[in-house]
Amino acid sequence: AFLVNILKHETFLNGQCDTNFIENHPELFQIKPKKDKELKVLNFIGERVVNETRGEKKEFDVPIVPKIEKVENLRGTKQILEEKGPEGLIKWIQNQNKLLFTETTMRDAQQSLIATRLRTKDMLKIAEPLSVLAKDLFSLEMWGGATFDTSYRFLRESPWERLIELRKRIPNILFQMLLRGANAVGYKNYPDNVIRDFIKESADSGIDIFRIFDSLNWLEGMKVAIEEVLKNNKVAEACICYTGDILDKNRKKYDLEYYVKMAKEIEKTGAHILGIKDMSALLKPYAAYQLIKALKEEISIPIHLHTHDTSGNGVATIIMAAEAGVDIVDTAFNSMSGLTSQPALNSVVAALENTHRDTGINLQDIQKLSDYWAAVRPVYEKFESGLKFGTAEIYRYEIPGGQYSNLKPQVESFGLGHRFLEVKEMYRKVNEMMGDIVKVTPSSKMVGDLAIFMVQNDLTPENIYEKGKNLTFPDSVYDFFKGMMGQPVGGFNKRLQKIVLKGEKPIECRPGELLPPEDYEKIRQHLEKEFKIKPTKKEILSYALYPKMFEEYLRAIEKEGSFTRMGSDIFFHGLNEGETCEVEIEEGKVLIIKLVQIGKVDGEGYRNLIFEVNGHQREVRIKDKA
Ligand code: 3PY
Ligand code: ZN
Repeated sequence: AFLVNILKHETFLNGQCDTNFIENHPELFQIKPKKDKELKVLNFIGERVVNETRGEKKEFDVPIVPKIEKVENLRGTKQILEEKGPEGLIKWIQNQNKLLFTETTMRDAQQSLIATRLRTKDMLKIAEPLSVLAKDLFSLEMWGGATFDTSYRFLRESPWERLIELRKRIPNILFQMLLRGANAVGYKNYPDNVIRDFIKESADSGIDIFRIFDSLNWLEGMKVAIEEVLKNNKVAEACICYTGDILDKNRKKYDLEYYVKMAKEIEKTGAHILGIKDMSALLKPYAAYQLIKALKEEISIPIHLHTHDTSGNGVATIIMAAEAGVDIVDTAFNSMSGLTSQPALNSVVAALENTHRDTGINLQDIQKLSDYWAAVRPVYEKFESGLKFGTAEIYRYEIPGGQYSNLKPQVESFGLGHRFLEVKEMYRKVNEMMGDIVKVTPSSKMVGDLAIFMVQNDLTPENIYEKGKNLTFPDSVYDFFKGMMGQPVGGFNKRLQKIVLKGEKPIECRPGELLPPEDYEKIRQHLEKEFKIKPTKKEILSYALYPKMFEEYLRAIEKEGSFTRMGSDIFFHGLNEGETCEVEIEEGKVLIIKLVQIGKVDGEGYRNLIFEVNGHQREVRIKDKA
């Protein structure tokens, strides 16, 4: 390649090269990066072929991106926020009779249905049509929750880039994210400066509405985040997380009065919208009616309902909430709805046509979007939970949507697949031991961790009290009892707390008050030294949230490459023998890659794969892990 570079060089061709020619033209040596990238692509595809699909890739339909006419001055809720500010937007919401919708495909729906693996490329392809065909949506929930770390971890893509690129293509619909209060987009409390800067940076990159919750319904845990969102002139939606069953008069801890009281406290913080976060799909249809009716009488800020369809009652819950006057609801395009995801948007829109809550959304238009996701979804089939029907057992176990679909594989990974029912029963018992707590990330993870730990070690709740002082509990359980997740409703189970903390004193204040501010300068120096990068504020924050994971991401993209422009069918399934694909390796640079032959396993357990890249033959050697 070096010789080719010389032979093609202008100076050489003109016959003007002297003895200093090579020295004066360092670009002659620039053969590595491109070839290197090419090799990385082949290794990546080879790995998929040898160790995942094993040469038997399925055929996938190419998702149809609906054709749209360019619309000048596309307007939507985003323009209302920009022109009138959060207060103006709230007034606008209050003046609507129609039911307003948030669509969740890019965040909660994919988190709940396909283990948060949806790639940015598939989002960007539909973004512009979405901005036109779904222009009457209130908002898109497209960021936050588990999408932040999984994007780095499993997809090797920057969540920040996703946000920025989507924003460029969708200028008219409000963007909404899920923020776990003092846990941001992580599983533990972070110092206040991280929470504040993360919000600032997200707001600057395109987030308009911050849905903020605390995993124990502890208002203190949300206050810093609410304050920072208000400071940034964005929309603060603060949540009550719904648990229990207000219709069951025997369950007194989380009754109607409890929720009304919390809603009033939230309103006093200055939050613009009240979110009802029904993460485990426990809000039954008649309970939704009662709850919304009561809240509408007691508070004046708009109410936004988030629920899941795990039981199959989701649409009924939405309709009853609509009847009681809820302002905004979360749903997902039909092809990404149902089960542990949100109830079906297209169906609810149809159900409300010609009623007093008629949505004004064009069904034909959103059908095209649903069709697009229907064709995308099979590529992600291996991440589906396998859940085939709605289940009423969710009312018994109270497990959040994402956790419910993830629990089985998680339990299987501990070799406890055959004891799944026991784990679910234990989840329920652990909740009782804790004194019936709100269970949502990260408190739900803690309950799951302890349930699995107890089943694994054949422990019963009684055993825990007897043998507990000799047990090493999962970290999350220690953190919870230490007060590092905040304070649960009604306080801790003191007896259990003593056992877990083994004499240590728990904290009662906000963990953020005790955590020293994150030292960004130190992180910057570390990343510069270790990875030879000049980190942006966003990268520094990513490191502050997930240091180990972010380092692994940087290492992986350096060593193996990042393939954000590669089609998802290739990214997840590689190629079949004889199949050709196009892979864009950088803006405008496309490789035409054909997999010519998959070799037999050699004596060392490797296979030789022969490719043709832009007509040239290349080979890679991949370890067969089977
Ligand atoms: C999250 O925190 O990611 C959730 O979806 C909780 O429901
Ligand atoms: Zn949810």
